[in-house]
Amino acid sequence: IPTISRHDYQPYPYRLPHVALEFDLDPLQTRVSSRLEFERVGNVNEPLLLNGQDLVLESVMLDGQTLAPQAYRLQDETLTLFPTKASFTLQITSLCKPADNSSLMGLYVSGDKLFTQCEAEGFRRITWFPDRPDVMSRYRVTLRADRMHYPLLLSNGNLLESVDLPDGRHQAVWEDPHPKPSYLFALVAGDFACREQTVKTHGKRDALLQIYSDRGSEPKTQWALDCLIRSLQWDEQRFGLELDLDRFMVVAARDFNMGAMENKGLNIFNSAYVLADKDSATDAAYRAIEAVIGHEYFHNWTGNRVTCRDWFQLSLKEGLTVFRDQEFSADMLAHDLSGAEAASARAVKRIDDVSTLRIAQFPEDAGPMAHPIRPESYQEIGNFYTATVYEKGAEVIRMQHTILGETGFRAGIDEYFRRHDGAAVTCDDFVSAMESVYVQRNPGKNLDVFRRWYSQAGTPRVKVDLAYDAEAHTCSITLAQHNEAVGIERLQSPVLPKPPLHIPFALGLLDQQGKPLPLEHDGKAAETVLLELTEERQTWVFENIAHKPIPSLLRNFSAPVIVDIERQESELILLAQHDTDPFARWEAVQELATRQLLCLTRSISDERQSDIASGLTETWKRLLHDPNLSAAYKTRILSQPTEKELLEKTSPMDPAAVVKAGKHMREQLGRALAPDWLDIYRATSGNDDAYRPDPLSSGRRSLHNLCLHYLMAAGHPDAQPLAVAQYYDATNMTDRMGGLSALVHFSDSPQRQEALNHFYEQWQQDPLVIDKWFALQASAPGATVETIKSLMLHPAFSLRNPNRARSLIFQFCMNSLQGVHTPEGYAFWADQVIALDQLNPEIAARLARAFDNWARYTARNREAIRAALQRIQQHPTLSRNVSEIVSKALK
Ligand code: B3K
Ligand code: ZN
Repeated sequence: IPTISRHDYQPYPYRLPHVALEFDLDPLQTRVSSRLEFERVGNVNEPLLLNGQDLVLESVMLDGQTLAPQAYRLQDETLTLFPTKASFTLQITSLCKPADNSSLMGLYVSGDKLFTQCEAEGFRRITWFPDRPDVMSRYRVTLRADRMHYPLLLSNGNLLESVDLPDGRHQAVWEDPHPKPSYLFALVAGDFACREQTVKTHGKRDALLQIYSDRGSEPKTQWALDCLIRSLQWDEQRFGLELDLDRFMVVAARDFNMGAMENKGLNIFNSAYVLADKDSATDAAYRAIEAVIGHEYFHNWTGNRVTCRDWFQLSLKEGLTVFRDQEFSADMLAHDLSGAEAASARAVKRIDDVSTLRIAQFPEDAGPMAHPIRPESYQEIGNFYTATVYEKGAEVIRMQHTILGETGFRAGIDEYFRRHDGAAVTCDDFVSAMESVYVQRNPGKNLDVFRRWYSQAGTPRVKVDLAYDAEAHTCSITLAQHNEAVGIERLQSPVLPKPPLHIPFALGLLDQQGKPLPLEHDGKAAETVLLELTEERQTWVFENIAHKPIPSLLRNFSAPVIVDIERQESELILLAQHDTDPFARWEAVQELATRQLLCLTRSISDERQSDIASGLTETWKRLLHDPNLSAAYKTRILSQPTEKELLEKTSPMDPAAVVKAGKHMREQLGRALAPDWLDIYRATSGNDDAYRPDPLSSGRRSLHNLCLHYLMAAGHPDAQPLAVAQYYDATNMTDRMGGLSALVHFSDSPQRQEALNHFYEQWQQDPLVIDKWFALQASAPGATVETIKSLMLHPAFSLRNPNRARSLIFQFCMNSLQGVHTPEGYAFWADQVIALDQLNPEIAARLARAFDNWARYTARNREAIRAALQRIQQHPTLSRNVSEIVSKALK
């Protein structure tokens, strides 16, 4: 399998301004005829290379003349021609088989409909084409299909014509006025319900917004449409970016590999990110829909108008667009609020995003797949839609926002579009646009050191030292960064030292009573200062500090780093009560809990008894009753660090001990604060007849459910009856799921199975709800391989549907630490990777990454995982996707 390197990029030697495609759609065999108008830009006699995969080539015509097979070179996945003229037209006809396409890349069948997915390299499964993002063309697309089975025929852009044909077929012609790369092409055919609304854009143009879904599900698309409208408004207000289309369509698909896809004017979505009503979707699902609708819509500018020159630049569009969707969600949470309340509402989103980063990206950055946000090489680009490219990529954009400030960042974005609108560019082009603003405001400085974030993998560690001079009343803060070799860097000898990064480090100081101290920095006085660490070690001195202060570090998580500092528990307790930065305050509580959990983990490994410290319980109790904290924020601050975060901090990693420690702490906190949980549980039970997924009431529901979980964990006598009542009496899915998950996670009484059976009976017609039913059972603490195997025999289970596979197999393999970290668990995992790989390599490769960090586990786990990995590797028909993952893991 060849490795593609970033440095080998060569521009395509031809331009392709116009593309015309004709589709004779049929699930068994679809004929695609293309007409491609090429213009040479490279040297005379440069061969013309086209990509194709799983296609049957019928004919090739050059300027109207059919070519004999000896006039071109047809290989497995390439078609090479040898044109002699400076401009010419190629017409190619080929066949593909949508119904046989279980990879869900290219043109495929889902239920009774046809969909496409082209990013990154799926277009080559549709027709022979220069399938690379730097070739941008205007598309005219003719779709023909059986009228009864496929009454609706959609593609990008504007509908030019729709006519009936003989033999019960019909035809639609679409034209997209915007040049685009092939990965943004889409078509959809089938019978759909549609919800639509026309809105006025900022520039007073009418835009038709449409949400298409399965017939019968139209009552569930109002929220998605509302989110889309809010996305349009937000992008106009915050970034000055207006929709450039007359028509913007979102189509829901049951079978979809990821969340959604930003095809120009025709977004295709996993139905999980479109459909919601109060009876079937949780508050979390509503928020996720908002984020994904926003994300794909924002791609229309950051991704589509300005796209990537090559796939190494993926973070150019993904990091930036994730940053934009995070800000959109935060602004929606803080809507109508101001001051400290707005800050705390935004912090809830920040906490959730940082947790995701720590659970998914930090481990990736420390394992065999570690890569910079702009990777240097890949075997299969489908494997690089990673937490690093997306989530760390967003952090790298956020740091530029932090360094430049909101107005500076906005000026940088404006400059980026001024320079590159309509082009396929690089990450470096983005930083250069930002830098043009930075140098104006910071004469003599530049972003050279900052650029290293794009080429350096690994999570930096920043060590903080505080020295107080009681006589001079000064406090010096020293920051020292350490960038360790990760992934393949470790295998190089000698291991090269890595240069320092440009790290914006937000800091505050509190006095011994917890009051914020005003700090002088860069000629300004503020409660929070931004220290820009650009060298290995730097010291800053703050004056007029009367007593030794307590530092509040990395406020709002100003950089994706790990902070090392030695400090007393009493300092953390003070921060937990007083820090005015809501993120750092949450962090202090997490740190308290983490210390406790690690201590429990060690005592469990040594088979000792251990109790949790009273300082922690007291802190939690005070937070639980703090009238100034929102319910949503309380839910975050009173949630234990996840098993996965904790696992990363044990060495060697010991999943069994981590699970026991978490359980022990939950029980103890549940018991110690039982009357408090019960009080708050009662106080947070609202009348949800008038359900709305707004931040306030969903915050209340999340705290309500958290209380129930602690009561269940404590085995409180009232807990189970409350859970049962909450489950059966619920008037929305959030409360119902809260009740059911309390039973499924903490009970083995007959009521548990009764509720599960009742749930299935009630919801069996709704696939998204049944996904939740599988997921809940797969992630329950007692789930074993036997549980999962018997659920796989359930008539509702299918490995072919990615949502279903994720809800059962992935949930178990990735989130049921107790069940999967056993010899049978690992064997089951390997079997499923192999089985999935025969159907859908992209999905299989994700599952294959479940134990990336196997080498850091305790010896027993380590050897069993290695054996399972080797068994996968020896399978005779592995995809490029899985093969790349497994071979890197075993290096
Ligand atoms: N751009 C798509 C990702 C598709 C990749 C699949 N191999 C989704 C998104 O980030 O918006
Ligand atoms: Zn994206």
